Amino acid sequence: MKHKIALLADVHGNSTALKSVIEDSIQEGVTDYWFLGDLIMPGPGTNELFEILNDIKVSAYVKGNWEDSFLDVLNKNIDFNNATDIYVSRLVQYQCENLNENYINHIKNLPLQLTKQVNNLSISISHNLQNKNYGGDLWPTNNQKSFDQLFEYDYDIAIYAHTHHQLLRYSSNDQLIINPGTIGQPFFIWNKLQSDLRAQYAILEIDEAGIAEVRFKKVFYDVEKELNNAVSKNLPFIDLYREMLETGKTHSHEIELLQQIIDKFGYKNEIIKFFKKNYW
Ligand SMILES: [Mn+2]
Repeated sequence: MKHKIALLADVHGNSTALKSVIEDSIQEGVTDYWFLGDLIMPGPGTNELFEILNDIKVSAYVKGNWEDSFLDVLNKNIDFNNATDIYVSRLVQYQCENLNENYINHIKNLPLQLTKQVNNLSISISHNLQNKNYGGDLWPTNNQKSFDQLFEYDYDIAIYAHTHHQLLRYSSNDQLIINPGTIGQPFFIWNKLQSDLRAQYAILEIDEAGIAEVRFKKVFYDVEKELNNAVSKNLPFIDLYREMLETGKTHSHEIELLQQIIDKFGYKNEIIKFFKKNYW
C-alpha cells in the first residue's frame, strides 16, 4: 500500500500558515499527517490549532519544548526575576484565557516520542532527540555523532523538527534522517535565504518498494492576515511577533528588550494575578 505522509512541525501559534500548508497538502493527496510538536506560542493561535489537527486526523503528535514550557508555567516552575520566564508566562496566560480545558489536558498527555510502522519500515518521531525535546544537539551543522544519537534503537528512519531547518541526511549506519522544517516560524542565518519565509513542511511517500519520495515544500501564506489576527486577539508581545514574521528575527532571549516591554505593559503584575487565580 502507498502512504503519502505530511510531516508538520513548529507551528508556534501561526494558524494562518498552518491553514495554507493543510490546503497545499490536500491538493497533494496526502493520506496521513504527523505533527512533531511546538503547536502553540508565541503566535495568537489557540483552540483553532487543535481543531485543525483534529480535522485532518493527525495520527501522531509528539511534545515539543514549547508544550513543556507551557506545562512548566502551569506548574509555576518559573523565576519571576527572569525576563524570558515572564515572557513565556504571559504567553501561557494568554493561552489559558482562551484554550479549552480538553486541549490543556491534551498537552499534558503528549508523548516525547512515537514509533510508527509503515509497510516494513520502523520510523521514530520526536521533536528533537527522542528523550530530550530541547537544546541544540541536532542543529544542521553539528557533527555526525550527534545525529547518530537518534538511532539508539534500530529505526530505519528518524524524523525530528525543532531546529526550524529542512534537512535530509543519514546516520553512520545509513539510516535516514528527515527534518520537515517549520510551518509558523521560519528563519535563516544566511541573509539571502532569510528573505524567503514561506511556511515549510515535507511529504514522505512510502510504497511497496520502500521510500518512494521525500519532498520539502514551501507554501505562501498571508503574513498581514496573521498579524491582523494577532492584533484583534490582543496578543502580548505583538511587536516581537510582527518582527519575527516579517524578518525571521527572534528576541526571546534578549533580556533587556524583553524587560522594557514587560515594564511598559506591566506584564509581571499580570502574571502574579494570573497565578493567584490558579484556575486550571
Ligand atoms: Mn522547538
